[in-house]
Amino acid sequence: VSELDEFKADAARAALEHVRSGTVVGLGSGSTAAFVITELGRRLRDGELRDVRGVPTSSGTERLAVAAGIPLVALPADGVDVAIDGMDEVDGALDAIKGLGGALTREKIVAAAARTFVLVADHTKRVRRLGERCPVPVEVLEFGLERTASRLAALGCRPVLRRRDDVVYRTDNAHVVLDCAVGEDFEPAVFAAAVERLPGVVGHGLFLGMASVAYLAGADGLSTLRSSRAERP
Ligand code: A5P
Repeated sequence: VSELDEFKADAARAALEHVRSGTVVGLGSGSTAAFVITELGRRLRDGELRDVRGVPTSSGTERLAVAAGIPLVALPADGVDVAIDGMDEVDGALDAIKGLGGALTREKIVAAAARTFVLVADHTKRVRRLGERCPVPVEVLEFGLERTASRLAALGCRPVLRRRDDVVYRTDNAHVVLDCAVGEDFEPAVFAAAVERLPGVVGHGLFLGMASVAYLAGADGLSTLRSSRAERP
């Protein structure tokens, strides 16, 4: 087990304190969310929690949750009590970039449906400025791809079609992803609003004003970042 894995597990345990028996939980995607799923499965098996149902945000998470023995449900109309997910970058205001794992659109649907959205990560994900290290992933329809990429580039980013092992990457929704590298003058809210107006865009990885709390674990222990925003009723 690497040191980073221990940090991820620490953050996962802290986040699970938000989960109560009898609730519906959004299950995020990625290697940190995997620790949440494994530990939630253990708590259910050991009787520390009862009657918790999960809403998976990707096919990978669905497989892990089934293996961990977590009962799954479709996203209920009235949302979920809490969603727990990893991120690729988070700033001091709890704004985040997600989606290097490709699950951004389902993750955002579930996060937006959560009364409490909790972020978990090791300390390396903390940044001063969003876009510092990661591109902003944008899931788009393959139809009109070149046009959509050129409209994104006109917003001041450098879109690159995501490939894995030389093959064009496809999301669980069968769309493609443009990873948009941004510069120092990046303004997340302005960019997000402009991207949302582009036809052909399915979703983007900027999660602005969504998280209530973030647990970041490192060698010095766990740091908890809280947002001043109220939790959704
Ligand atoms: C998946 O689409 C992403 O949003 C993940 O939440 C993100 O990539 C974090 O993954 P790790 O926990 O593996 O770093």
